[in-house]
Amino acid sequence: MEDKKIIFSAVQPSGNITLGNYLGAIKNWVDLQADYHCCYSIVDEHSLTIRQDPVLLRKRTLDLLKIYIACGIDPVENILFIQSHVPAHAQLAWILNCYTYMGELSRMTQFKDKSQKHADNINAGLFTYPVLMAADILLYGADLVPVGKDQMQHIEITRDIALRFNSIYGDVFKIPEGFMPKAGAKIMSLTEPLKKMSKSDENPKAYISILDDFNIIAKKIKSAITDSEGVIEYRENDETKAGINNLLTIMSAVTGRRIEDIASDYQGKGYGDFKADVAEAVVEHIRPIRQKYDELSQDKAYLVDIYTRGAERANHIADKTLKKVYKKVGFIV
Ligand code: ATP
Ligand code: LTN
Repeated sequence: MEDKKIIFSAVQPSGNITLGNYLGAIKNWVDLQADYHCCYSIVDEHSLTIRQDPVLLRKRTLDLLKIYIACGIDPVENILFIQSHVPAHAQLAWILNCYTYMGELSRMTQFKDKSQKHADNINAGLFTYPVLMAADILLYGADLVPVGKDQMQHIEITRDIALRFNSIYGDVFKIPEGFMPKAGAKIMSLTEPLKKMSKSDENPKAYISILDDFNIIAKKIKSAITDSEGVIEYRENDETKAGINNLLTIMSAVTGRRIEDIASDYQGKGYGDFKADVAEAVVEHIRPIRQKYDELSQDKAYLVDIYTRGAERANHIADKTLKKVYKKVGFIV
């Protein structure tokens, strides 16, 4: 792993992957894989911070692996693995917990949002979630972490923890950078376009799942909340345009065209036409992914092989970093 730089990123198997997850993260991973050594994980340990049904968690973990591959991530060139198969993540997280302050964790907006949403289960894992994420990233010496906008605060705290550790023990961790896509870093909910699209939204109309039936995807887009002005124009800071801004962003991300060019095609046209075209563009973009996904669903042995090999390779790298950290802090190794 000397020549190319290293990427680490991950998604939680906590629900059906949304168009937001895909455009904000996974699509970018696909685009970056040629130029980097990439480690892409399915972070099942992170998803336990919210109560999960065990049967469903197992299913979603495999579904997510299929989605990674179906989206175009090469499972041979890159390391695809399941977080709980690599014990070093939890082991390093413990150590890093001792170098992270309660004050900085309590400023995390994801913690504040999730503890409001799940007021009956504000567990310690939810609070220290960013520390496990820091361990994920630092174990692999990642240079770059491609994520959606909502995760940038967690990349910042990862950098802070790594710098703090390095300032005590020398040059142990590489300091990673976050990386966001140009279009799609924050896809908004279809029903409340001032909120981000989230796979754990209790209203399924708010999000598009990559695994939704194509008719349902079209229906959801056609009934997306917009405004009554009837003008298809992107206005960044105009909250009343949040719905239209979002649909323009989605269209731009799936077609690769500039937002202004798309908007100018629709001058004088109505929202109905525009939404129908967005729906078609999204469905056409997802169609080959779904086809590949369905093929992969027929071959469980192949998936087991991929995650087994992924775990071997990930363990090899992660154990080396962990050993270095153990030595530095004074453990007998
Ligand atoms: P949950 O609802 O369970 O919190 P989530 O849908 O927010 O989940 P995560 O697993 O937390 O998804 O995120 C996976 C990746 O997708 C991260 O890189 C995150 O930044 C990105 N992402 C999540 N939601 C969006 C969104 N609406 N727009 C763009 N990127 C997103
Ligand atoms: N917290 C991330 C998932 C995640 C992650 C990571 C992303 C866990 N560990 C390491 C990038 C790098 C989220 O999407 N909610």
